[in-house]
Amino acid sequence: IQNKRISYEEKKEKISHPIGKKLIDITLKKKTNLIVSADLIDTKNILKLVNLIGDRICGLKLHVDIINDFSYSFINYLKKISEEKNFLLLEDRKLGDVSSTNSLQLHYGIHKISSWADIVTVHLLAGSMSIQNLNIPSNMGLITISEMSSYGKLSNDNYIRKVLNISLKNPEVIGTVAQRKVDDRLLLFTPGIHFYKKENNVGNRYIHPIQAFKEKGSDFIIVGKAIFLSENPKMMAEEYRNAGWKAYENEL
Ligand code: 5FU
Repeated sequence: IQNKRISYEEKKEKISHPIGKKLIDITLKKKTNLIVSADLIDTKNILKLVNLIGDRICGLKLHVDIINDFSYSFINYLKKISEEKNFLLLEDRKLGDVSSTNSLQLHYGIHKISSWADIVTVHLLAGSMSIQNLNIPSNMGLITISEMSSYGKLSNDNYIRKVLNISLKNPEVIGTVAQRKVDDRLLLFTPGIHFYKKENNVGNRYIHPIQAFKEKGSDFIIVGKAIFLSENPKMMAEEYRNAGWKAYENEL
């Protein structure tokens, strides 16, 4: 029987960026490819969630600009938990401007993303140069958005191919968001994950973790509302973690 995908160990050999390697190390150590998206607007609720699920995730994804009471004591505390429980912090900022503006948005303002995030997401609508000269720390990585999970996304095959090519050529890019298999030298992140929902009423589409690994060649599943809105986020996180891990192992 032929292997259908390469293992995390093999993938780690192909990834040169330290934060990409670190993410894979965490995944192997904790046996989890689950990234939880904590789309909550109060720090208290984010920290409560993190304390419940921290052991089960390899990454915590934030939209830091939705937080009402953002502060550096929150960030410092989150950073501390992320080190204790061993997961990375992803800021889903989806930068999309020219390089000089992207750079300002990364380093300045209230959130000073580059001072704490391990990984930041970027759109490449402005072209390959928009993610050059960002002056990010060497231990911070970028995830490009090639193809979103949403219904009616505007990206076509040509656009997606171009984003993937730029992603491969830029050493600061560790991976991408796409709804299809990509080159083994990129980590593939899959949002839009739910056990039974197919879409929500605001245009996001969902697939089961099994589909993510089997059909899309995913490396990491990103789960938001299915976990943080549930009655028992701890139990749900464990269920998505198990489903993601089993789905990965089944493809080997
Ligand atoms: F790049 C993408 C994408 O293509 N789809 C997404 O849904 C990012 N997302 C994010 O993942 C979105 O902004 C949410 O933060 C999260 C999905 O949350 P959900 O509650 O699981 O739908």
